[in-house]
Amino acid sequence: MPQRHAPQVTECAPHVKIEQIHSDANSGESYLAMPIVPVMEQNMKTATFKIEGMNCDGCANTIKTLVESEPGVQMATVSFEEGQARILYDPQSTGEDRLVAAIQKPGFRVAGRH
Ligand SMILES: [Cu+2]
Repeated sequence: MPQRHAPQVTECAPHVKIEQIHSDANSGESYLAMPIVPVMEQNMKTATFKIEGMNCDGCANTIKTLVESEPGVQMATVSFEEGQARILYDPQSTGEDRLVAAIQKPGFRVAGRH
């Protein structure tokens, strides 16, 4: 498993403060304190998005953290080098449009879906 990076801001844009996003989404509660809800894998879907606006691995980590905080998302893999995100999600809890919105909120752009 990749290490879970602490939220950090580097000089490259468009970075966002993860804590801020989470307090918006979860009424101020720390997501780190939230229990991980076990999800059955049987009905999971995978979405692959082409993402523009990433400038470094930090951007990829930002997106990963963001997307994994969305309800219904089990796992996200984001590659800066490939400019791509793969997201395993429960289609009954969320949908591609919600995932795209979460990625684009801090200023990244979803340029394509597979
Ligand atoms: Cu970056």
